[in-house]
Amino acid sequence: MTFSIPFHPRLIVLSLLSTLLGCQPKVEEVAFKGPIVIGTWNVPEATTEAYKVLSSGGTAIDAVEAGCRLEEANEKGQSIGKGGLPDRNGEVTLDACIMDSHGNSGAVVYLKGIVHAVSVARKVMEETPHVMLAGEGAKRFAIEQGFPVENLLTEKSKADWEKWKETSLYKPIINIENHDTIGMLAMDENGDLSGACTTSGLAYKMAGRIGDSPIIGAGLYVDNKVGAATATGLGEEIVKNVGSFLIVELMRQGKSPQEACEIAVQRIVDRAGDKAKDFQVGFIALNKKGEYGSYAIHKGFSITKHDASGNENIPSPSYN
Ligand code: SD4
Repeated sequence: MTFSIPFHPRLIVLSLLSTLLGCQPKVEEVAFKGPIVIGTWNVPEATTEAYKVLSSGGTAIDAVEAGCRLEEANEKGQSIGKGGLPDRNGEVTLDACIMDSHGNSGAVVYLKGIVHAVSVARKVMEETPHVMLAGEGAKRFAIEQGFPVENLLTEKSKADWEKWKETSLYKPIINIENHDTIGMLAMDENGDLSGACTTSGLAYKMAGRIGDSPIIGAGLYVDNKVGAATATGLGEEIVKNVGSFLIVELMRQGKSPQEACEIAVQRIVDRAGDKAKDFQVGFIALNKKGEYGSYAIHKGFSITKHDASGNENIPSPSYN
């Protein structure tokens, strides 16, 4: 980036004076490295899909929606959308939210029978005066908007649920088998940021339970002046900490995405104490310079990044 300074004798005097006094103003140059998308866990197809949008000049909001949609439609992934693991009554219920570079947001909670929760969340943001729709109302709105109704419980997820019912043991599992969420953050060609987060929630949760993923500030937060963050893991702990908002605020105060994620995890560990042994939380963050970071309580978390250098799954550093 070049700065053209008008030639003016007074400026030269000022510049000489400030140099002599050792207070030369620093101009921080933000070298734009090009579009980038990051996602929670190992999601190469979803991030590649999002990057396709970015590399063809599309917006960050279109990119994160496209990436999340791909994963929602993937029946084999038992994490989100179709094929997601159900609650303890055998019902698949979806939570999602989305946030654009203007600070707008939309969310759906406890949505049944609609695969693309992230797109319904976007419709809430763009087509209603509200931020969040729940349950029956969310479903009715989705149908009005033309979304098809489908059975989200696949044979495989049904069989797994039936097996789970034999013991009905409910305990949050710390490793990656229990990851039920995709959080995605993108920066487009204009340097604008957006994010989305979509999930079928914790497997075998109580009916009606909502986690962090559709809660703006907890599961996702975007401030186009500063950066963006999203979360995965035990939503109850992320909500109590307003994790994603905290990370963006820490970046606003000058922390790097990596430092901010580490502080947010530390906050959770400090409060939970010994209990943190038994649950996982992971954060990812992206700032305005295109720098990113991630941190989790336990090993096993990873971040997928796609930028001009390609797609890469990077194991996340962790507290334990
Ligand atoms: C939730 N945070 O509903 C989600 C679950 C999750 O990996 O991220 N699992 O609490």
